[in-house]
Amino acid sequence: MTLVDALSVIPVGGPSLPQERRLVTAIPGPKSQELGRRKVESVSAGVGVTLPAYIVAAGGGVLVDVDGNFLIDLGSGIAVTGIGNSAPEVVAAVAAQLAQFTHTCFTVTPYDSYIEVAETLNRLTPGDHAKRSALFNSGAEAVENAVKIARHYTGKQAVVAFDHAYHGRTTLTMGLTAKNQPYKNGFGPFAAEIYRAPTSYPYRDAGLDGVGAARRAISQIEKQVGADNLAALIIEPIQGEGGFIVPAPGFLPTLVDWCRTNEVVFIADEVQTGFARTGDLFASNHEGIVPDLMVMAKGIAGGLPLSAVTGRAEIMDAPQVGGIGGTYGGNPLACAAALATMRSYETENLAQRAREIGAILTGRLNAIRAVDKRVGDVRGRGAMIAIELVDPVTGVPDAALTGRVVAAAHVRGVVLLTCGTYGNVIRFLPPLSISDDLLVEGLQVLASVLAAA
Ligand code: PLZ
Repeated sequence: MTLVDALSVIPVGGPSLPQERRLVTAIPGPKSQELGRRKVESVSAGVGVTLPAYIVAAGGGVLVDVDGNFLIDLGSGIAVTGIGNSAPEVVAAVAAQLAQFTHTCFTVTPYDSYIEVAETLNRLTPGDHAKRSALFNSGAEAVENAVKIARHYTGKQAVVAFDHAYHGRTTLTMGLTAKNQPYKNGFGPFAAEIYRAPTSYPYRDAGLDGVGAARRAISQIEKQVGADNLAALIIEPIQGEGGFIVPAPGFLPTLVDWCRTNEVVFIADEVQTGFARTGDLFASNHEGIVPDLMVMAKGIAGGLPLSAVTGRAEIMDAPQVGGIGGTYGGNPLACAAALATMRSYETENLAQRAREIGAILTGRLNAIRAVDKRVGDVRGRGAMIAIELVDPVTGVPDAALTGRVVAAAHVRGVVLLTCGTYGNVIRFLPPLSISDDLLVEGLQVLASVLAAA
C-alpha cells in the first residue's frame, strides 16, 4: 500500500472540494514527511520544494495534502491555474481528447485543435494586424523561439533584457534572466549577444518617471549595443520573479516606439502576466502597447504544459519551413485544455474577477502597511499583487523577515510565494476561482504571522 492509498478517502479535485482551511496534522504532516524522505533519496537535490506538503487533490481555492490538510492556495502553482485546478470544463475537454488520440506530433500529421489555439491567440492578443502563432511546451522554450524568430527576421543577433528580468532556465533564457541565485549560479557559460538594460522600478527609482527610465535604457542600449546590431528587446510588462515590479507609466510605450523606429523586434514576455491575471487579458493592454511578438504560457491551458509565441505575420513567417518545431509543442491534450481555458476567460469574464481579487488584496495589504512600516510597498495589478518588506528606517530589503513570514504562513496552511531580486517580496497569485472568504482568511493569517515576526 502506498502512502497515497493510505489516505482513508482521497477527495476528487475541482471546485466541489470543501472550500475551507482545515489543518488535521502539523504541516508537513507525517505522510508528507515520509514522501520528503523518499524525495531526498530519489530526486535531484537541485530540484527544490517551497512547501513540502504533498498534494492529492485541488480545486477552487484549496490544495488538499496527503495527510488530509486543506491549504489555502495563494500561488496557483506560480500563476498557472487561473481558472482553478481541475476546472470541470478543462477536465471534460482533456478527457474527450484523451479518448481520441494522445499524440501524433503536429509537424508530422497535424490536427485541428492546434490551428484553433493559434486562431484564438491571434484574435485575443493586442493589435488588429495579421498574426501567426507557434506552440511549444514551456515558457522558456517559447522565449527561446521568440528570440530565434526575431533574429531570423531582422538578420541581427543582439538581444536586450532588463534588470530584474526572468525569462527561464535554459541556456539562452538563463542568460536573459537577471538573478544569479538560484537560477544561474554554476551553470555558465551563458549564450552570447545578450545585453542588460536598466528597468523602471518606481519604488526604488527615486523620482524617475517612465519616459525618463525608458530614455536611460535607450541611451545605454544605443551606446553599448547599437540598434544596427539589435534583433530584439524582451521585457515582462510587469516583472514577475524579479519582484512584481510595475514600470512607471510611459516606460513601455516609449520602448515600443523606439523599437519600431529602429527595426528592433519588441517581445513582451507575458508568461506570468497573461490570461486575465492582471485584470485584463494581457498586461500589455493596461498601457495600450502592441508588442511585435508576445510569449505566453502558464495560464494558457489550465495547468497542462503549453506555451506560445504570437506575433506579426511577417516576423513569424520569416524562418525557413521546418525551422520551428519540436516533438510535443501543441500536444493535443494541451490544446484541448487551452481551448476550454481560453473560452472560460472570455465567457466568465475572469479579468473582472481578477480586478475584484486585486481590490481585496490591495485594500487589506495597504491597511497593514498603514500600521506596519516594514511593508515598504504594495504593488501590482489585478490578482498579481505583492508587498516588499524592508527595514522601516533605512528601506534596506529584509529577506530574513520575508522568509520568516512565509514559513509561518505555510505552517498555518496558507501557500504563499516569495520573489524579488533581493528576496524580500511576498507575492499573491490566487486562482481566480478562489472565494472572497478564503482569500480574506489567507490575508488574516498573513497579517497575524507578520505581526508576530
Ligand atoms: N518568463 C515571465 O515568469 C516562469 C519560474 C519558476 P517556464 N516563472 C516561474 C521557477 O522557479 O522555475 C517564467 C516567467 C516569465 C518565462 C518563464 C519561464 O517559464 O514554463 O518555467 O519555462
